[in-house]
Amino acid sequence: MALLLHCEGEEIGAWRAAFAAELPDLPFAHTGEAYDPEAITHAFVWQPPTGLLASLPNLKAIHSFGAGVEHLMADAELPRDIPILRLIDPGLTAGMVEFVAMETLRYHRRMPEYRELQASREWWMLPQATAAERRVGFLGMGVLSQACAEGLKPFGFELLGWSRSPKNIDGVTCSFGEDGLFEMLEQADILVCLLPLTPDTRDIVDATVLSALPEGAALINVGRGGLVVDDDLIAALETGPLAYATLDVFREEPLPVDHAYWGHPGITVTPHAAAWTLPGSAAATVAANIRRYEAGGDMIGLVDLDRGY
Ligand code: NDP
Ligand code: OXD
Repeated sequence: MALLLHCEGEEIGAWRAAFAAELPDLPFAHTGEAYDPEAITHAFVWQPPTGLLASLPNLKAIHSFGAGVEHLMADAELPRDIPILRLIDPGLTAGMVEFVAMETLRYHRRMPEYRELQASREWWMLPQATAAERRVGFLGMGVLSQACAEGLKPFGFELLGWSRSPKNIDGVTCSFGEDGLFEMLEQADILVCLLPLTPDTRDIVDATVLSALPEGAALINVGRGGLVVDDDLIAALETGPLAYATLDVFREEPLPVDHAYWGHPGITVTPHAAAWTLPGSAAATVAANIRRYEAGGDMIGLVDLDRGY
């Protein structure tokens, strides 16, 4: 039995130490060193190369290094007969709540406009809506959106959420399906996109969706770049109704240096940095799932391969 980590750019020492503390009896390996494929029973991976997972004959479970799993679905040789777990982790969730709260408050308190006034040395107090007058809508109402909504509640925002299946969440007006989508969009002064990237959601944020938003709306896309049609987003910023967008995720990452997003005055770009998978938190989360598996229990975050998330 052994755990294999694959995630380029990660500091392996921190992960080795974190897993050693959690699972001292489970040997740890990573793809940058020699390992015995037959010994690997659990893989903890981000963007594994095609065929890596299929090359592990005794694999019992695939643990995604992130909440999103489209990086696994992209593997044409993905073993489909063993459980795949997406990451549901307090550290990752806390990071997302901070980021979404920060950007929501920044738009709510009109900080981009104050920056513009500062640039031209103008002293103007802009009319300020109360949080109760500001409607924050979530595309996707899963683990991360629910945590973000909870984090925004104390400010008093009106909260709206849209998902695939119907939901009943205290303090959030929930909708689902196509009619529900437009009902929600029409009210979302700030739209937070936290959908997974699947065949059903790719390109979902297009001209039709953007044009349904109220005039002056802001978009925060922390889901995936492939959810948004780039040209439609830029058009909606140029001609309305969109005023601002915070984009953390992109079709191509790193975002190419000549991409129009970089220099657009209405766009804030962050480098897929909204929420981090941290050794101190995520190793415990993955270890808990491995223990559940070994005890014959149900693991948390099981991916439905047909739905793609
Ligand atoms: P969940 O699986 O918990 O939630 C996904 C939500 O999207 C659910 O509410 C689901 O509906 C909804 N959904 C999925 N497909 C559709 C559809 N076709 N129509 C309507 N709603 C749909 O995921 P998480 O909240 O944990 O994560 C969401 C995404 O956030 C990840 O997949 C990842 O892409 C992104 N992410 C980005 C990070 C970053 O740093 N930028 C960090 C972490 C995650 P239902 O509830 O009915 O199933
Ligand atoms: C994730 C991410 O999916 O970091 O967790 O994007």
